[in-house]
Amino acid sequence: MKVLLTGFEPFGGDELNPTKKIVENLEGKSIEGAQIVTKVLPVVFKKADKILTDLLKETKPEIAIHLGLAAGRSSISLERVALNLMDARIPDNENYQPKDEPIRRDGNTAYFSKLPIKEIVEELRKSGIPAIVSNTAGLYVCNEVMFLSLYHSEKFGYPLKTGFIHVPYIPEQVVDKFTYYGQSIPSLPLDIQIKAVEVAINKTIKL
Ligand code: PCA
Repeated sequence: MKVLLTGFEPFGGDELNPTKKIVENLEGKSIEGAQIVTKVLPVVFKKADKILTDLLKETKPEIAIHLGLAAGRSSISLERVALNLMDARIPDNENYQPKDEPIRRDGNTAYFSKLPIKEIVEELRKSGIPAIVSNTAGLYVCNEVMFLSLYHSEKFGYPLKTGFIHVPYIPEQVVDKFTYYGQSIPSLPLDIQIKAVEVAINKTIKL
């Protein structure tokens, strides 16, 4: 069985993206006998679309789990839904800033995650890792990637199971970041984030 795991390049002025480190760490590993193949995607709407679509056709993974950074969130977030819409608050890494544009004109308005999100949240909590189901993946490149993977799944039958997980910053990214009121920004250590992704893959394979 093949599991495609994607992360992203840094964006929005940050120097690193924890999801890039997570996928680099898990590249080539095997979990429950499944082979992990990874890709770091650019935070560029058009390029991420092309690279992901080609990759899904090439690798035909049974499972695809896509990761992204959700700056400011404090838990591992299992995304419930992807919307057929791009409405960027900030330009992407090639300065494109879509406003109210659909991702696929022949796609559904929205797709629900095909990962066992509640079971994964429960398993993460049992492992001592803070996790939630999130009801919005935003309207930026992460939502686009989640939408495209689910669109592909609906249209071509694979990936059989796919969905998106947002992760917090890692601590080294927030030491000099503060809210307006001088509070620290939430973060979660990288080793815990890696463990969380392993738990999610494991649970998805087993269910
Ligand atoms: N997070 C962004 C895009 C890349 C990433 O890691 C998002 O939430 O859309």
